[in-house]
Amino acid sequence: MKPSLAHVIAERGPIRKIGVIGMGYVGIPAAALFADSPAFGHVYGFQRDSPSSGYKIAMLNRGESPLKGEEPGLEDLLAKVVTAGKFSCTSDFSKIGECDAVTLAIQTPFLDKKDLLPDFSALYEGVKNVGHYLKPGMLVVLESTITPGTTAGIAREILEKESGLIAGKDFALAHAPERVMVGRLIRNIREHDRIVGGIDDVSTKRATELYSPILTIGKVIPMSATAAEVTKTTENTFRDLQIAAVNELALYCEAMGINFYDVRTGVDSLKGEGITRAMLWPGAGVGGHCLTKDTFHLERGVQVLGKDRLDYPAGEPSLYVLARHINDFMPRHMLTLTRQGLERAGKELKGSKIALLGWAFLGNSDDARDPPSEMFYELAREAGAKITIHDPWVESYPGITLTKDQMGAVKGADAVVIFTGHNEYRHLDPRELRRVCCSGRPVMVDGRNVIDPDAFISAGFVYKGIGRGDKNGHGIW
Ligand code: SAJ
Repeated sequence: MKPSLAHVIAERGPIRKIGVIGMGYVGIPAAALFADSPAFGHVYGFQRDSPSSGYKIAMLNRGESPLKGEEPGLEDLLAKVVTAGKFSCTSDFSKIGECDAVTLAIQTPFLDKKDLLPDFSALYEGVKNVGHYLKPGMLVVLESTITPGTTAGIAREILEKESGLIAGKDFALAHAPERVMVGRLIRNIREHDRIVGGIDDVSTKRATELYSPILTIGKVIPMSATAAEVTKTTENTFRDLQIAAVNELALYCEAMGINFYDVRTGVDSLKGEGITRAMLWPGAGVGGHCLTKDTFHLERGVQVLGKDRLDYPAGEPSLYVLARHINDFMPRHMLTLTRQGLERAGKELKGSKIALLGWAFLGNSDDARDPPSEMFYELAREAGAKITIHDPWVESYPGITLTKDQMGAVKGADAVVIFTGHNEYRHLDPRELRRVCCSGRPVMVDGRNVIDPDAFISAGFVYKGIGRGDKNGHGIW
């Protein structure tokens, strides 16, 4: 009689050696935290030695973080675990065979969002690599955000085909989605509850053994692998929906000539038993690797897993996809505000010099994945404007030139357009900017509500702001 998975795992004993595949915003802090835990012996960070990211291997083995933005605690932790010899980064994937548990934190973008076609090529390559070195009693955990049904479906098939072993019999398999945000990676992993979804209870139990030691405030929330996949895609879809709701309201407030922030304060004041008000913040758009795609993972999941059972109003679009469209519209709206501002200054987009402040999708970070500023940049260029891009954190980005010289960027600008909520834009001095901008009447378009409209209007700017219907038609003297 073949021993049960629980027996095989008991034979193997407690998790001592861990492998983390994917040295990025998710994998690096997770590997450092596993390595820092006395519960575990050694952690391998697996990174392909590719031209674009092979440099990370040497940096990490020196105890340095390749992530540039502010990441409190990460540098010190990395230095500590490397010095202690508990963490090493390698491109030698054969070392997977030495591990008791392997996690995969690999990007899962979409090839075609309209047809709901994800690009799982990098993930499948990673899973295949694990399958190739898989041994009985090992635990495999997918941390990437994936289409519901992936763990118990294709991931399982690839692992079984590559290894000749059976999931749930010879090895454990689970989904434990990451819930990190740049700028607070270490804290999020330690303090957020961890959704842990095994393909069976033994897998859930083994994965709980992996994550419990690195949680401080957070606790493990066990469920099935598919429920865990739906939980993760849902939490980002709902956040995107909440943002779309305030973006739509902001557009309404502009049209009605009122201040969105007065309305928000008012609505937010209704407190009390059972009353929740999660009004988020409108802005120049939604970027990043998560909210821009996880809705489509959820949509694909219900298509694949629930195709014949879904009861939904005929002909009606998905509320979640509509929300995506509203949020993707905001960079286009920023262009409209810029055009309207220039017209008030007696100019047009064609031939105008625009200083675009902020390329990162999130304030005070270097993360420029799917930045909303990119759509604005393309549209403004098509309209014949000349754009200079400033960002204090983002080093480089394919196809564009970035500058860290803020005053150089706004020099002679006809319009200054704020796309990211970096702290330094909160301290822009309207008089100093007025001095270096164009000779005529410059335009200020605030896409993140970081500047004081009155200060810029009295300094002689034409002001436009998301949700500021009360100011967007201000007097010009
Ligand atoms: N944004 C707004 N208004 C808001 C909040 C955000 O316009 O009120 C914009 C931001 O400017 C940014 C985008 O949305 O362009 C995404 O911002 P975010 O704060 O959601 O940052 P992410 O995408 O890095 O983090 C999200 C988080 N998900 C949830 O809070 C449900 C994080 O917890 C996840 O770990 C992360 O996605 C992920 O990796 O999935």
